[in-house]
Amino acid sequence: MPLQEIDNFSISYLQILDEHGNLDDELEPQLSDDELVRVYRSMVLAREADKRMLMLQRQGRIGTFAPCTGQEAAVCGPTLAMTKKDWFVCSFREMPGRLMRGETLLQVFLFYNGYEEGNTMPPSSRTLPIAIPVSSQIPHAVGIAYAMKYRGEKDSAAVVFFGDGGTSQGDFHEALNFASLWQAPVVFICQNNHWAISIPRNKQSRSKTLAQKAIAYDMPGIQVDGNDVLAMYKATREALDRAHAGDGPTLIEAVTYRLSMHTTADDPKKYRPEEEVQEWWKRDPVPRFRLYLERKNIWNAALQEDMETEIKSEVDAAVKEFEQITDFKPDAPFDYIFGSEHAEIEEQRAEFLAASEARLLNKEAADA
Ligand SMILES: Cc1ncc(C[n+]2csc(CCOP(=O)(O)OP(=O)(O)O)c2C)c(N)n1
Ligand SMILES: [Mg+2]
Repeated sequence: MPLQEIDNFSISYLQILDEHGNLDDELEPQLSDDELVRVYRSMVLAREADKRMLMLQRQGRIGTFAPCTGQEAAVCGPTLAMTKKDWFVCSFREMPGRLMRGETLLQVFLFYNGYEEGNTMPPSSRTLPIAIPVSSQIPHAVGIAYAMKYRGEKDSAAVVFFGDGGTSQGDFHEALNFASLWQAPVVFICQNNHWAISIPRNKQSRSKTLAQKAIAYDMPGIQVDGNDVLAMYKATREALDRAHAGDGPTLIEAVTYRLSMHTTADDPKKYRPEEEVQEWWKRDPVPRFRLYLERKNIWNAALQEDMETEIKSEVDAAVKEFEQITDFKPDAPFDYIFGSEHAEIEEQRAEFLAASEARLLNKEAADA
């Protein structure tokens, strides 16, 4: 018997605005000037916040955090495409999107200083807390999406972010399998920033693209220029339209780059060639989008200057407010382990508070 072709597959790459500012007019999404400026401001704010947080961390004024510099478009484009009825499910490098969803800089600073107060969003915001265990958030998103479908909630989907390294976790594959099986309204966004701490993308998987992993689960998969905010918006918009219409999940691979370190506890110079980083600075998503706005005559140097001044004072004010707060609840994390009170947790809370008190007394005695 001759072999019969059962099916054939291909993966497309989407780019609308290239690194030189060239635009594909036919693919350009129809966004209002307000939306364009909003997304640009979010990218610039995140870049400035990252810069300031790095300085604060080096001065011992905040704890470890994972910078997002270079990846602003890969997060802000999708977030712009979402509505309040969609769920934002992220890992630890999506601060630009969290800010767009209504989180404040004060909360960001609190979170990265270890205060649980920075990890709370009103339930109505449909924004999940930051997930640190790699890929653990992906099954959560599928569960939420399936619940939305089960409840018959229309126009509601989950958008979940994870890294290239995250695709090596079992959670990723299990989540995609169930999302496909249940036709759950979920958009998987893999931020392929080329590194998982010190493991480069080519040591993570032999697959030519990460988008093609969608094929195994029979869902649309697309590779997108993750430094092109217009392309990221459009790909997510289309995936959300499918999800909202009951047509199931999509996998988007955002090809981007982590221009900074993995976290402030990491020194990438030890494992990453500087020339590679310099090549990617040429594809920086922020100036590329600014050029687009200028060519559309909705942006100029004066507006840029005003915005930069405004953002700097916004960041200054948040730092000031953060450093003035001293009244924290050290046992706050115990409040969130279960949805209701639990005897064992209460025992642990009491033990923790007693130990904290003893440490404080010892310190006071030593200082005296
Ligand atoms: C389950 C689990 N294993 C290991 C770690 C330690 N860890 C934190 S981030 C990371 C790499 C993640 O790489 P990637 O998914 O590409 O995301 P990126 O950091 O590049 O955004 C690892 C191994 C963890 N947080 N969780
Ligand atoms: Mg990565």
